[in-house]
Amino acid sequence: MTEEKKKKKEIESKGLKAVDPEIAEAIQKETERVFYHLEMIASENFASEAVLEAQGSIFTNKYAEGYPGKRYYGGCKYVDIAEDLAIRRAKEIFGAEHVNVQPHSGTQANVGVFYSVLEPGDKILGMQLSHGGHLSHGSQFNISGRYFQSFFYGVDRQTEIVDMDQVRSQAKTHLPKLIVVGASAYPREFDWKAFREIADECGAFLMADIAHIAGLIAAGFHSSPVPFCDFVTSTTHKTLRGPRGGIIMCKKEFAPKVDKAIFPGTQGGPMMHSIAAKAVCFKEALSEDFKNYQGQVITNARAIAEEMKKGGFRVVSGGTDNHLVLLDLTGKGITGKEAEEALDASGITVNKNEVPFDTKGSRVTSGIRIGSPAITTRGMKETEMKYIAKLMKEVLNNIGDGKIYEKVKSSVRDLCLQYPIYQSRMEDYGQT
Ligand code: DSN
Repeated sequence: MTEEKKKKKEIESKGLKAVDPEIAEAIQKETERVFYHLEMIASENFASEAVLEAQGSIFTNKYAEGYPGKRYYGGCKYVDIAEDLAIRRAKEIFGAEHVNVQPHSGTQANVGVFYSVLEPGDKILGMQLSHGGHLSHGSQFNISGRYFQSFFYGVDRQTEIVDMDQVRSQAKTHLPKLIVVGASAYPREFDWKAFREIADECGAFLMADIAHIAGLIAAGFHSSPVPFCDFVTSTTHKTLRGPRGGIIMCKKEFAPKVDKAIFPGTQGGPMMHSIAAKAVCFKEALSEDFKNYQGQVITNARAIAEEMKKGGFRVVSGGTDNHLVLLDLTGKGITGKEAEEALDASGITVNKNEVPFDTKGSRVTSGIRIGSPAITTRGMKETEMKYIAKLMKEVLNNIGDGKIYEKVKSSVRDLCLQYPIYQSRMEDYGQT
């Protein structure tokens, strides 16, 4: 090798630590944090090393505006392979007629659908944020509530299950052009068929946002909205366990509109590294292991719900059909904010969350949302769920007691060591 080539190689191979030690350190600390903590945010998961490798690949450099075979840039031969594979695999998993894998996020996917069939000022009907809905389903704080007239449905006060009579009456009163079904903090299954009937009664398009439950649907543990909806959107990083990003599925007749709405409508260059990582995630989702994993996600969430109930904690809707448990802490005299902070200090990461008919507002809240996807990825099962619930109860019954927090934190650390995650990265850091 010539001196010149050697120098060039040295410059090119300079790793992150050499180029930017501050960022390298932040990443190392985050790796350690997830290794030693119980990550129980319902919308989070741990992507595989294969997904991370694709996400960190040189595809990040490539501009590829347009779609496979119809790009506005040269040199797209290899990124086309990635996007074609992602589309083909997503279609196979969900049985969708058309898939767009370019949305940068779940909200971008939703905006793409809105832009494809709505005009500013049109009416949409979605699930109320405080009852478990999502910001991008019509909230006044989001473009969906600013550019469209939004109306809401919620859950029944007694059952805490979606009130289909209210959905119907809201739909018939306001005649929305689009009905959105989906949620961020709803532990039960949606009745897609009933939503379809209501949409047909009022002549609305129907869109399902399955961001939280996509993995459960992919594995067949949750009914699929694909046969009933005109549009189905999702993220790829929650139960689906892929890279951060979004997708849109739709009936064939809407394909040209949806594709145009994403590019050039609301996005520019697609993130080809993310699309490649989505393809990897979809390949993983077609495996038997993935199916077993998703079944365990639900079993684990149910085990947590039961244990919390035994300890006198109120579980919203009485249980769960999916990957999350919503606890109402009102009866315990603590707020969601206090609970989140206390658990955080004890090595358990959850988020404060409004419960239906909450009076405390989104910054304080009366509840917490607990998720099983990430701890299930670590290989934990029912026995560990019971133990984790016991630790959570210990903290929540002793708010403000720093000694308890320290004791629980040490138990969490021991448990995490038995179920390592990103072990080889930790070893590279000289840890464990
Ligand atoms: N913010 C996500 C969640 O935590 O549910 C949804 O986009």
